[in-house]
Amino acid sequence: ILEELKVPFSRTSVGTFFQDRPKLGNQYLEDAFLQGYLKRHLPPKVFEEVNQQLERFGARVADEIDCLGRECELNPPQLQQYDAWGQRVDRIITCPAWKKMKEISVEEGLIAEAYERKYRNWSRVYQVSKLYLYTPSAGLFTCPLAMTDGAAKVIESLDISGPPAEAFGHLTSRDPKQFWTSGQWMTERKGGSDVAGGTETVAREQADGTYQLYGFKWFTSATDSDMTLTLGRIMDAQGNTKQGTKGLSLFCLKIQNEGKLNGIEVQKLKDKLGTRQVPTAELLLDGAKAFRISDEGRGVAAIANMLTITRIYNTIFAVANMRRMINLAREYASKRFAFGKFIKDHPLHMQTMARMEVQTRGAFLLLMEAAKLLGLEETNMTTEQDQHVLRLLIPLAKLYTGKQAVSTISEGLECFGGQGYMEDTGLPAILRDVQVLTIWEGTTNILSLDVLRAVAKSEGQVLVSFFAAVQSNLDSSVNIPELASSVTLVHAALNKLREFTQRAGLKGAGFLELAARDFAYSLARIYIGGLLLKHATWTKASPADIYSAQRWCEQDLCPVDTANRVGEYNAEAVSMDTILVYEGSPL
Ligand code: UCC
Ligand code: FAD
Repeated sequence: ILEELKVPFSRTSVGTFFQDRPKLGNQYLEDAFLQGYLKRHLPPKVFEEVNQQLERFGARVADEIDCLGRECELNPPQLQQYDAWGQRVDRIITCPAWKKMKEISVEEGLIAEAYERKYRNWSRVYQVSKLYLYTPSAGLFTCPLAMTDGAAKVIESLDISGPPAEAFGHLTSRDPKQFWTSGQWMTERKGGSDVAGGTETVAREQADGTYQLYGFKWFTSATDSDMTLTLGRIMDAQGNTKQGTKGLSLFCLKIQNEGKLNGIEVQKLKDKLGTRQVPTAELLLDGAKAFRISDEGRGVAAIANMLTITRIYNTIFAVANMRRMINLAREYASKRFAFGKFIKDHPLHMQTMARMEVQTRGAFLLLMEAAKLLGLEETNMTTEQDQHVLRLLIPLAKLYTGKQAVSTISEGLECFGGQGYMEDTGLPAILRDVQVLTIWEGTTNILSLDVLRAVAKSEGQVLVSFFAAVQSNLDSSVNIPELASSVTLVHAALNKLREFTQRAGLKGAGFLELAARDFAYSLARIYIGGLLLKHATWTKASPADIYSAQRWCEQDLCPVDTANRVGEYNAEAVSMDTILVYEGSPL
């Protein structure tokens, strides 16, 4: 009877309305900004090929890879410590989808592209574009890929021979049977930021010139990898080691030898907020056989090349997930109905999404600028200015986009209302995963201090290059009437920044250290402003390209000036900060 009366929610019916899920289309075809960037920069013949490849790959990501990524999330790795007979085996069990990701990475040449250099200086831009499409669907497999690429970069840069040099061929292989992934073990219990103060691992040289490593690595991601790079202190015959950064050397080791762990015990797998797809372990090194690949005491300087690459991958992950969240949210906004219209037709909702879009476009151009400069460097085509800017952009891109990703993706979840909070939509995992981006590969503060390191090491030349690079981006925008007031805003910020750096130079290291984070944010915002303006001058720029440049430039582009004027960097502020934070604490 109820059915006949069409009474909703009766026992025989669960209601008639079901919200359509947001659908994932070809993320290359849906990304006008990525296509525009490539068209603007790549030589036409290269663009033609790359365009076809990315269209094909975009379809593969949506049709095949995305559901594998979800499987990785739902089937996290497990550690089997003992076999049925009580033998210690320390086996890390990963799901079939994770293994399939490794195959796909090789088939697609996700690492190889960068080292074959088929498109010469544009090879990195192509590789990064591909990784950008892949990353949000890859179930975090870009984590081992980042370290693999980083290890290849380190080995390529060192003058070494023997097994570690041979590893390069495996890391960059297109043959699934030959391909290796690498880890990056730097963090120990005492510290991950202060690696020099925290590394207790010792290395004992053997008669054949190899070393045995003894130590405890506190975070080791993708521990199912084939090899790793790690740091340790060489112990002399009397058992002495040198402390500090000058005591650290870089080693390369295989994780297994003939099916058995190489003097390694897996203590446990970490229980993490996100990145649950990746096995991250605590490892005891108990005589692991290793090859020294840096000069003695040059470990940190040698692994810096790996940090450069992994920090770029961090940026890819940040920007790609911002893009993914917006693309899903805009899809949803055209299907979800509230207060008599689709939510995309509510101006306040569109304003919210437009703000996310501006952040994402800015972050994207910063990423691509780093990729472009890296490609130039790897083909010996950089000017001195390019080299300086690249050195500066690596920490800036990593620290700035990591923070943008957390806030943009958090806002993105809200765009789905309550569904954004539901685990089985897959959306919350994105927020959990991006939260790590501000922590691993150097926290925001540590990278802000790295910016100061880069400036100090170049005796300020890095900043001179920064100012010149921004200025040249502005020069091309100055004659376009719609952009004139935005150019003025960036100019004004640039002037404030210049004044700040001149005054800061007189005030000493303590002052600069306090200003480091705001300084880094100022550099990032101003540089992005210049990039967006330059992009908006392109003859094929769309109204959206112009509008996003204008919107970007309206924010506080030079927070270091604002905070300085408010007096946040003086000695009084330091003691007041402590009083404020510890009020009421027994400490
Ligand atoms: O967290 C990890 C995650 C693994 C997963 C990877 C995922 C990737 C993303 C994928 C997305 C899905 S692995 C652990 C990461 N750990 C860190 O990032 C460490 C953070 N701490 C720092 O960055 C510190 O600033 C340190 C450790 C670099 C500071 O070390 P020192 O020894 O105190 O630093 P010094 O003495 O200033 O520098 C020693 C040398 C110097 O060279 P020389 O002697 O020639 O002057 C520095 O210029 O190293 C050089 N150096 C650098 N060079 C230091 N940092 C850099 C740099 N960034 N670039 C170039
Ligand atoms: P700490 O160094 O103790 O920092 C604590 C806080 O103090 C931070 O906010 C930091 O910014 C601040 N701080 C420290 N020094 C300063 C300073 N001088 N000025 C201002 N602020 C400061 N490491 C690896 O080596 N390999 C891996 O594969 C790996 N995988 C990881 C996976 C995950 C999921 C996570 C979460 C971490 C992983 N790490 C890995 C470790 C990671 O690199 C470190 O956690 C990170 O570098 C921070 O080090 P820490 O944990 O010792 O924090």
